[in-house]
Amino acid sequence: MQDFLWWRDGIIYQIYPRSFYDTNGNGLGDLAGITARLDYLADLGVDALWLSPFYPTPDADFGYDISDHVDVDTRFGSLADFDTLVEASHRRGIRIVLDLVLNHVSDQHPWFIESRANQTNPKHDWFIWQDQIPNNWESVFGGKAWTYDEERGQYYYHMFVKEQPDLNWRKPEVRKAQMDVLRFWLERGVDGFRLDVYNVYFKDEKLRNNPTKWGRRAFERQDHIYDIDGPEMGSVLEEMRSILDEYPERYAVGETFFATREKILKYNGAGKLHAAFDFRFLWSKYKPEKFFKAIQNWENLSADADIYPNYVLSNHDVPRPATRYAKGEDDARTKIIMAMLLTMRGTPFLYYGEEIGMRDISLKRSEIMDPPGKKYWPFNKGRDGCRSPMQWDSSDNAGFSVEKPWLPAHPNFKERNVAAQLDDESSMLQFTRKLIALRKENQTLRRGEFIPLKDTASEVMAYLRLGDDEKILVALNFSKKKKTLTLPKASWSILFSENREGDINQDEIILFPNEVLLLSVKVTQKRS
Ligand code: TEU
Repeated sequence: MQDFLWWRDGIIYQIYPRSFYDTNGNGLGDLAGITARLDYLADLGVDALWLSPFYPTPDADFGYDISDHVDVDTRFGSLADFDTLVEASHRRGIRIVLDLVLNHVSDQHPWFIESRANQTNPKHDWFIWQDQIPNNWESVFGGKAWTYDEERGQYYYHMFVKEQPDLNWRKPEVRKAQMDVLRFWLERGVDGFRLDVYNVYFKDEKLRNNPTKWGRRAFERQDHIYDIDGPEMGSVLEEMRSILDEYPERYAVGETFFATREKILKYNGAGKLHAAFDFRFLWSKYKPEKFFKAIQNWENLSADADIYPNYVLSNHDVPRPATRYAKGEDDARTKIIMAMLLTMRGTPFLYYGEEIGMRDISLKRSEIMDPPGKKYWPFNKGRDGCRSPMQWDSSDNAGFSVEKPWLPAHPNFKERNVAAQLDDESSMLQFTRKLIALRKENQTLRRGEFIPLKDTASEVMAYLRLGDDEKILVALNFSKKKKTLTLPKASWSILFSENREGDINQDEIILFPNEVLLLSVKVTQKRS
């Protein structure tokens, strides 16, 4: 494959390790479980795995509260298991991206235990301590962002739950310790990082009050101008980038908290992060014009920021796309948006189970684990729904574990699982595999210019991908009715279809309900 750069031309697959595959029978997925499923992932055609945290954690925020950044929680395995996973992945051409949570640590992290002990210890200022609550700052998951610590006799700041104290990034020793975390994993062969809420590392030095505004929850009733986006972040990103650049083809993608155009421009591009997420696409309604708007915006913004765009429909914090868009167990709509994701000019991110159209589980109040769900149920049921066990087959617990899993498998697992879908040519999984394979062999799909076709009915999404010697037309009928699509004049041949064959010689075609159709034509020069 010509000029294939893994994070730009490949597909990145996010794994929530505790829910992927359990090999040691503790009801939690583990690193050996990922290694055991690498052949499945290689067959699916993914190029990199982004692993959500597997570090030691007391689970106040299910791994995003870390008590040691440079080890593996014994429930998930060991560093030796990690090395095996890296080696076995690399052997299959699959890269490894780690989730780096550097803004905060667990309150059980030795740094915090030392810092809270008294006001004079060597790490006394590694966190943000105050005698009194200094301002109106709120925590994301509910309640004040300042909690009183009896042992130390002071308040500490936490953007998330109180078990996740924020580090004082202004302290050079903290900064150095965190850069050493990067180096530790790079030396172990890691290919890249996803930076968790990186733009909240620096808070206002004077700890000023945020201005207030209208919003539903207390956190949303503030303009977050003082608790996030401190100006010092730029130099941290530059330092991280220079460390990454000491190694070949390394990569960092940032989860920008409250992303805006200005922030994307500020934190990404040459000398800073390689990529950013833009969640407008993820939050789009099931309407072509809404998706177009999100895509157009991201196309323009990523060009201005000089980064390659990526597209995400799903992650461990949001309801799954099948839950948001599909009707019941029907995969028609799920296929439409999967086809869109895999034919974009931008790196597609997949979240485990998306390829088989997994739906969110629903839990009773007493079963909820996630902190925001516990706090805000029933208005916000938390994020457990999208974190249920991967559905491998129809055996007990969806083949995920021989033990009762930490969250129940979705009741649809007897029908909706990997094994069943591998045997069914018309399944969501086969559909996804075919489109991934097509994308990988087709440079125009990966890199070609994206040109929306405007003259189409509002329920049909149609766009061109324009390469050096090929033009591809993608037609997605969002409607459950037949729709007519006017084609640009050319002798189109079918590049991908589940139900058509042959060439298309007319200027107009009737799309079947919820049809996905890719046509292609060779061109001698661009824009011919
Ligand atoms: O998420 C930050 C973030 O934006 C979310 O907390 C978001 O506000 C929430 O999911 C909406 O329900 C990152 C991680 O992705 C998330 O899992 C962690 O809980 C959080 O940081 C703290 O590390």
